[in-house]
Amino acid sequence: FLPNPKSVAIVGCPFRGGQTKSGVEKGPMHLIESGLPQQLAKIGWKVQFDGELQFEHILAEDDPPIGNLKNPRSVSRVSELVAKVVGEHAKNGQLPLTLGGDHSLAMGTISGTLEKYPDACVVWVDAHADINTAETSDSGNIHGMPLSFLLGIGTKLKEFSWIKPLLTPQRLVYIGLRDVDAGERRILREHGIKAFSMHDVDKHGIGRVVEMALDHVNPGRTLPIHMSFDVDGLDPSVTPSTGTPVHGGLTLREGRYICEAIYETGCLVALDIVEINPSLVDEEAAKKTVAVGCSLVRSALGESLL
Ligand code: 4U7
Ligand code: MN
Ligand code: MN
Ligand code: MN
Repeated sequence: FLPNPKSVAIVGCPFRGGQTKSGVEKGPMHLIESGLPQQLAKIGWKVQFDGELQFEHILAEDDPPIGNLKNPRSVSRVSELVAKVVGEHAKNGQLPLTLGGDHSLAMGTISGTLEKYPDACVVWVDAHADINTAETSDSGNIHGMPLSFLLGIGTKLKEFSWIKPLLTPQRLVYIGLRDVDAGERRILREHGIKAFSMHDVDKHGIGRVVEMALDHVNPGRTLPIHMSFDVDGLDPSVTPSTGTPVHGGLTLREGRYICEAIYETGCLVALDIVEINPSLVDEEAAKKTVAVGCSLVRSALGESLL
């Protein structure tokens, strides 16, 4: 599925409405300014980047909570636009690389991928399961809920009626989980969704975990893969500048290994890197987190396997 010639379209998404900390909207520009487009060109990719998406005109002016959901209209409109842009790049034969921004954007990116590749599977790397529904979420932050919307779990809201719940539970797999809410555990169990936690990584090693994860969602390595990588999947010592850090995460090598192994399948069709917040901790931490973000993207696009 990898485009030939290798062609990537960078979709910069300066959006923070899925959570409450400011600064995550600056993630994409930091990745760009630290040289990500040039780095990808250097490893043989044709890179298209036409500047960040502009969301101002679609952010809902008046966006009171619906139930406990915060900024619901803004999240919905932004994701709908992202879905269109990602879908168009995919249809053009480009690999959409979405730079977040918070993880609510994945409602858009995965919808866009499924538009072109209805049988795509999703590899979700994260400390969190991001599968709360409006009913189970304590925080009301939609970056903790994108997968429930994509799977069509929970109460449907007319504000999100553009989402086609095309993802199925058996096409989703997690790596890196270690902070899963009680309601999320119930959803994972009820829907039989496969998850490899940090416990599994410690027990089996990352090589075996990625192999088992792919055997589950993509047994013949024939289906397109969308990887959605939340940098908080890595340990906070590696990616400190993120909004919801959780100790005991993946090492840098484990994170890069996941990316390399996904690239090696030849099935990667779309990639998200989200939740880098350069405003948190300090400048040194931000630089480090951004550099790690770039290295993950390079690994997923084949840097180590030339
Ligand atoms: B992220 C949380 F309660 N589960 O729903 C929630 F722990 O995209 C965190 O993975 C969500 O960073 C984290 O608010 C969302 C919380
Ligand atoms: Mn997370
Ligand atoms: Mn996440
Ligand atoms: Mn987070």
